[in-house]
Amino acid sequence: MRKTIIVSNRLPVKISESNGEYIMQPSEGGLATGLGSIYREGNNIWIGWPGQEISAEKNQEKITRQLRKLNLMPVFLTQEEINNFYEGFSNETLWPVFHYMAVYARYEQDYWDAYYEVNKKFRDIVLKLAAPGDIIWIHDYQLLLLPGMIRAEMPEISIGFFQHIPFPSFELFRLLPWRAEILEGMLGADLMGFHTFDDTRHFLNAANRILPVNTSANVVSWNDRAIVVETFPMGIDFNKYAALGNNPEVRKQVGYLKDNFQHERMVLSIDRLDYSKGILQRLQAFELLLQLQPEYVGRVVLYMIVVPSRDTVPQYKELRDEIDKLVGNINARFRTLAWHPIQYFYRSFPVEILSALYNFADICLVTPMRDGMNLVSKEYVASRNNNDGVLILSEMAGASKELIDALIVNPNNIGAFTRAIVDALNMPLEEQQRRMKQMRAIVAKFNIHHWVKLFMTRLQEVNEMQQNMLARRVNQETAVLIRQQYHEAKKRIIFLDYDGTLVGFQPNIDMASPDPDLYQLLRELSAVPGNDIVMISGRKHETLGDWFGHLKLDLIAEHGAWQKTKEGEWYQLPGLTDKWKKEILPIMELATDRTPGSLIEEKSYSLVWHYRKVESGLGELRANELMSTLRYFTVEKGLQVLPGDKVIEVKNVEINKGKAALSWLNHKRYDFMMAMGDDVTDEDIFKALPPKAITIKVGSQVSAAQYYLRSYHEVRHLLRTLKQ
Ligand code: GDG
Repeated sequence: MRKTIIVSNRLPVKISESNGEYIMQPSEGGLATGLGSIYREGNNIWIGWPGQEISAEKNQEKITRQLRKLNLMPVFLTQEEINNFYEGFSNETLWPVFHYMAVYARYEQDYWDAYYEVNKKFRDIVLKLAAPGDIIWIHDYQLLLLPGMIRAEMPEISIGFFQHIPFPSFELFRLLPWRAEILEGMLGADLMGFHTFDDTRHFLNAANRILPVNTSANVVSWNDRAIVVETFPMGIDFNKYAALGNNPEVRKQVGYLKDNFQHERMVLSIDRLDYSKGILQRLQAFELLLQLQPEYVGRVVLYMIVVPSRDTVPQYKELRDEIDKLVGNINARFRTLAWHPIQYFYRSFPVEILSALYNFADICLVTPMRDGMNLVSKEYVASRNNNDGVLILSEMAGASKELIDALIVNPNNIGAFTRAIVDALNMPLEEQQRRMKQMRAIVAKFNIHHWVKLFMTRLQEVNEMQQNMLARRVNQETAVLIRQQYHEAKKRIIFLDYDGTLVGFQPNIDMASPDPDLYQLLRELSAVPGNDIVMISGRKHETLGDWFGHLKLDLIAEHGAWQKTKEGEWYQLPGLTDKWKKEILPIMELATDRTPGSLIEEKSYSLVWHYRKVESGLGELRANELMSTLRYFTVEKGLQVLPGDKVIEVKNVEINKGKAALSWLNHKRYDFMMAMGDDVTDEDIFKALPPKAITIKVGSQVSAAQYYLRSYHEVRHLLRTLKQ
């Protein structure tokens, strides 16, 4: 039976030891809850590190047996792997770069090697458990290479990947010495998810700039696979937090808080110790509030929980020391005999206490410098059953894209941040409720179960799309059928586009001249009795003549403006005019003057603007501008503006590869017809040919062709094997 395999760095369980026995405690995290409905079912399984070093083999076996009963499968890591893969590459290289703190990043070869090896370790365990047809869902930045590693061994398996932390802008991501390997690893997935549209956009941009991929909207074509990249903002278990408010233990804790803070308003802050969380800036804003508005002295308390984390790493230790210092300083400066401005805890608490704090606090301050999503903000909202309370939220947290009714602040703007606290303290109840209601509706709807369902449904849709594509690919079976038709036929015609179909793209248009292997292939094909081979290209007729005039090929140049049979001379399509060029050329020249690397190619009846060598991004921007200007100037002039592969071509509408191909079919009756091409202009041929013709697109984009091949290499291979 088809099963689902979840893979994440950590298993959703805490293991503790007591008298030589291991005790497994399920973790309460949101992800564990959301995925609980999946991994606990049937044969499904969750693979991950149990969270501590367990070296003795017999203990590993014991733990494995116990975990298997819970549908969990451990990946054991050695202390060195924990140091280099987890603390090292994951937390000292990827974490700072992905959180825009590149100055903290360490680029150590040993870290990378360990990261690679541990990803392989995860892969081996996945491969032992995975069967064809299974679904694999991989989580987060510790396992960026895993999708690619699994894909290499199981090309057909369905893989989803979700990244919980931000994906940085290209300028940051490019700093990583292993950036290409990382992207290649991630692109092993079929569906890739991020919390925000910005992360998605940054990923697509990085992939485009670093790898030779094709991207259209949110679909990346890489190694003949279409990978869908989408935004799935993660939610929380809304009902759990809403219901916790009525839990007796929580009520009791709220009671204590009420007694202790009878005269003060509470501002709550909960984070893991991390430089990305903006804890120091939060303290500064609170300090400024007490300094500028002394009326709040004695009336407001900052209740700050910092959960211990990574504090053996020097930067974290330093941060902790700085927090200690600043808290001590503020408390010493502003405290009164009866009042402490900051209640600071460096520890974690049971969820009932968190819930009590969420219920009691007037304001929740969530002001990270960067955060993938931030679940604390959503937990606060879900806990406010009375719809009161104010959330102050950093615009750098993914959650700010959904919780737009929070008071949104830039955590670097300490002044504005302080004003937000004052606004929150003075916000009328009605406004609090209006804002909170809107946010609660969002957190309730886009909860963790909704998130899991959306991701899984989309993964299935992506797989169906890929299956359809696969069915169109010329595989061994279709190749045999094509060969059979070819051999049974007496009169055959084969239309071949040139650039991108028979040769690869080159940075210079003149560099893509035919090679000896291609000449040999064309010579052999055209020598077969009954074969008419037609080269049908957008190239200039002079070029096609120079390159292929000496072969027994029919030539159609400039999309059909010039034509030549193998025995005949070049002739032009009658009735064409090139007077329009006078008007269009200056528009293209203007674009060329403004865009370094671009150039204009002039053909008899068309003008082409090339931007293959223009800086990535700028080329596309100018091409879009030029397209809209050209569309305006070409209406009612009988001209067509065609976007191609890094080109824009303007030509007479009458010139059309489809029409040209049809005129060839008028001369003779063929019992085998085939056309191959990669470009938009080739679509006209695919559409014009009768249904029994075999049409093959080079590249996997949407096309009117029946089949597709991946590259010009595969085109040559198919042509070469036709005679077999
Ligand atoms: C990654 C991304 C993204 C906190 N203190 C205690 C405690 N917590 C719980 C909170 C909340 C969670 O920890 C922290 O939420 P984050 O959103 O920071 O989640 P992480 O998993 O650390 O971070 C983040 C998230 O993944 C999900 O994709 O939002 O941006 O960095 O649930 O309640 N829980 C208990 N005691 C505490 O003292 N029991």
